[in-house]
Amino acid sequence: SSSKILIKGGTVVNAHHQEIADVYVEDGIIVAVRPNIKVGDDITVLDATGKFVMPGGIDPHTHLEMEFMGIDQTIDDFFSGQAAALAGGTTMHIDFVIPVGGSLTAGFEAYEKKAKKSAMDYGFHVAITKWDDTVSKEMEIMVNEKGINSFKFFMAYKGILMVNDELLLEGFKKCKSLGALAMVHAENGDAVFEGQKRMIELGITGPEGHALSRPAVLEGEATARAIRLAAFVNTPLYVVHVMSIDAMEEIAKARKSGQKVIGEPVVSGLVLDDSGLWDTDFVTAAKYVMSPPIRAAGHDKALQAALSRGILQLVGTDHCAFNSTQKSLGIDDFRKIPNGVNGIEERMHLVWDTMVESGQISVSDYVRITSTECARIFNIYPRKGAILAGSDADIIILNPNSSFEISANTHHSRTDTNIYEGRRGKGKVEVTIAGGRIVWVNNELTVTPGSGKYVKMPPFSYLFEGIDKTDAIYLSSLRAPAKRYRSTE
Ligand code: DUC
Ligand code: ZN
Ligand code: ZN
Ligand code: ZN
Repeated sequence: SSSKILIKGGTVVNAHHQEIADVYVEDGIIVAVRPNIKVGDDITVLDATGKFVMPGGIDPHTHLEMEFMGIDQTIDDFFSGQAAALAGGTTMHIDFVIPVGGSLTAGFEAYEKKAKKSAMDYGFHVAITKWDDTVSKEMEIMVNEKGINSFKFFMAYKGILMVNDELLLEGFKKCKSLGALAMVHAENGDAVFEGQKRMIELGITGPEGHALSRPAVLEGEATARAIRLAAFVNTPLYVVHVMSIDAMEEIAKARKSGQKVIGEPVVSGLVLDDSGLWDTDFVTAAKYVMSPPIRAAGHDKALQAALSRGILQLVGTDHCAFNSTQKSLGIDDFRKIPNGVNGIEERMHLVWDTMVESGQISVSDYVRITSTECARIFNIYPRKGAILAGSDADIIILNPNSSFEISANTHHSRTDTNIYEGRRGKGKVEVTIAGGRIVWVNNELTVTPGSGKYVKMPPFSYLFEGIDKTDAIYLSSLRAPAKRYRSTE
């Protein structure tokens, strides 16, 4: 039966090691990884000679079926978004629960329901959009009962999602006490608001106004601020969608000083520049609108270099797809263009072509930045992110001599455009196995709603190792004269 699969003769690649070996899968789990595995007849055999056998991609950053900016729902729901992912070699994603009326519990339940039709494994981060005792208690429930180990704070989207510094501090402290990872969308939302008003006053209402209104300096400022507040609280920090040199350099500096900061570039920021936003056709330009914006040429190459040198650690997509009709909500005013781009289906191919095929990183590094590091950060390694006996059978076979071509005509996302339209490159995901099911082979997708599982993520990942339980203020208070400040008399 197809619950038993033997992958023969490929180069098996993990983040730490590669070797030519067979991989034997039974009932959704990798049972053995070694040369010359002998098995019986009732088994599906896949020949991987001359190809790479790697852990399926894990996308740490997606927005499927999200209500956002006046749109009921992004165009990809949990099923269509995951179908697209699987066709592109991604076998797990971590989506963001958006609270309902500020309630984390209500938000979590809503996302649980949406995700019932899942065709691949998934996890959740939870966004924090307001602060009170209820939210604080709900964070405990999320971590202790619901399998959440990360919370996201939006420093932009004034009036919708944005939090202030006071909330950031409260939230970071709570994350630290729970062993949960604090994540930030780092842009100065007040300044963005101001920049947008200025653009409109200047008569710039088209998609290019989006990029012009929120320059890289505002991403650098918020990244630096979040990093310093995390240092003050003494807790690890994860910066999502690092789009600029400005933000990347802040992360580099903090990491050099020993602070636990993770930087996640996204594919659009790595392989595109902002030129598309100046296209005179509204829909063509609007498809590139995301936040933070895709930057001018130069930022892309710098982010690639930072990724290859370990300054940035893993690649996401921020997949948040809208179709042309939804994008057209902002035809007269760029502030109303729903923010978001596609990428969940393209990430594995574009990172291979841009980083490995170009010679910037090794195949093992590719596995690390597309899968293993995400599994380690969110504490699900080696169940995920590895081709090891005992790991989940989330596996891809990539042919380095074959090529891919991207088009809205052939992609699996429901959106009618693709920001990578026409792009070709070397390296093709020929087979995707998710949870032991062969879902993508011979360019054919076979996906079943309900076959994906929710993956609970435990707190206190490796990022918390060596981090003192107390905050920086308490640590420095220990150096004060004990008599004056801590006398019991
Ligand atoms: N940026 C986007 O472009 N879309 C979703 C949310 C975000 O921060
Ligand atoms: Zn080995
Ligand atoms: Zn964001
Ligand atoms: Zn996002």
